[in-house]
Amino acid sequence: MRIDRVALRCVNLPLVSPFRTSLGIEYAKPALLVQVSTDGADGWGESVSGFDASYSSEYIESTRDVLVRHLIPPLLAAKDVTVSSLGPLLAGVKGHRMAKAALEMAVMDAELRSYGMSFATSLGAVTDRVPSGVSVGIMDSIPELLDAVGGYLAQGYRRIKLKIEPGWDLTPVRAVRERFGDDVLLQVDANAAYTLAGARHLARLDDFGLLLIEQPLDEEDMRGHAVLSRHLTTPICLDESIVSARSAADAIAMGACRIVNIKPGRVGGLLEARRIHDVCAASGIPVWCGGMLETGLGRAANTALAALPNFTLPGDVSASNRYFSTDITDPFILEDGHLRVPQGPGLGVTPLPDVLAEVTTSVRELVRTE
Ligand code: SMG
Ligand code: MG
Repeated sequence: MRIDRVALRCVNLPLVSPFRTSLGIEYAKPALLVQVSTDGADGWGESVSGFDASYSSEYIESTRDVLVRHLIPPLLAAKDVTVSSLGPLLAGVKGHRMAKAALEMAVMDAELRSYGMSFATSLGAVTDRVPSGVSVGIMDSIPELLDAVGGYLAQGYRRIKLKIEPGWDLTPVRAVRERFGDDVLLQVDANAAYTLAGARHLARLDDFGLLLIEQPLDEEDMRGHAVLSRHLTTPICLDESIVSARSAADAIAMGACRIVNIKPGRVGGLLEARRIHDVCAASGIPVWCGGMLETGLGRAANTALAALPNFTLPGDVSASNRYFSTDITDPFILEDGHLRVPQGPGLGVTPLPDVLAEVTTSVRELVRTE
């Protein structure tokens, strides 16, 4: 494929309700979209970098900057670009995985559309629908939390994840168990809010039959997670710490986790996400697909990934209306607690021009010169 033009589009979507985690509160979802125009089909990508650098060191402006200065120019200069050639082409740029993932997604969409193949088929999906979990933010009160969880269960969500932080952990988990019973698949996510000093406190979560505790400690504290896991019966799942297949292999070898959350954006793209899936499968480690409040574009890619065989736990692949009253694509809808995996060429979804125009805050275009 020859890439003739890349458009970087910032969008901002209002959230149906504020989303609070141990990292802060979000009222809206900003996203950087990448549109590549080629001599064949066009393709769309979405970066999961946020407004600030609280979840990872990357943020929207850093993503846009590295794309403009370092990642897009080699693509516009290359005679022929395929999704498989991106790794070597971009290997000279360290890190910036969210930026690389967005570009890979757009190139992959263009390439797959040109031969009429879906992301699901290309990645190796084994199912056409995936069970849907939902991530529930930190609330101002327990009654508010129980209302929210009750609403999601009534809609059919297959698994509940509670965001926790020091001061909001045992009490909300106990309240949800008491109200909704032991059969609800329940897990918690700390976004690195604890230290090893909290090990004894976190061990009290063992009483509640949780599926897992996600990223309790700092992203770089692999050893700490290995130590903590010896104090808990609840399995530790890593999110922020796993940035590549190599870090997944290391974490597993050290005993730092028994489950892995895979987000394509965090690990540099869908191809690396699949390598992590494979490493985990070979080690008997179940995986599930994380979420970054993606628009319908990123959600389509996540849903395809979540259809791979070792994604044995419900992911944070919720319906579009969990976050947005209007998505930029046709919305993903909860059907019997599942989302349908798109089967059309490429992502199988495209932005709706009217909605896209309404939520766009800026567009920057880079074009091929020769
Ligand atoms: O897309 O449903 C979603 C969000 C799920 O909780 C979610 N994501 O750490 O797993 C996580 C968080 C990160 C988003 S807050 C910055
Ligand atoms: Mg997480």
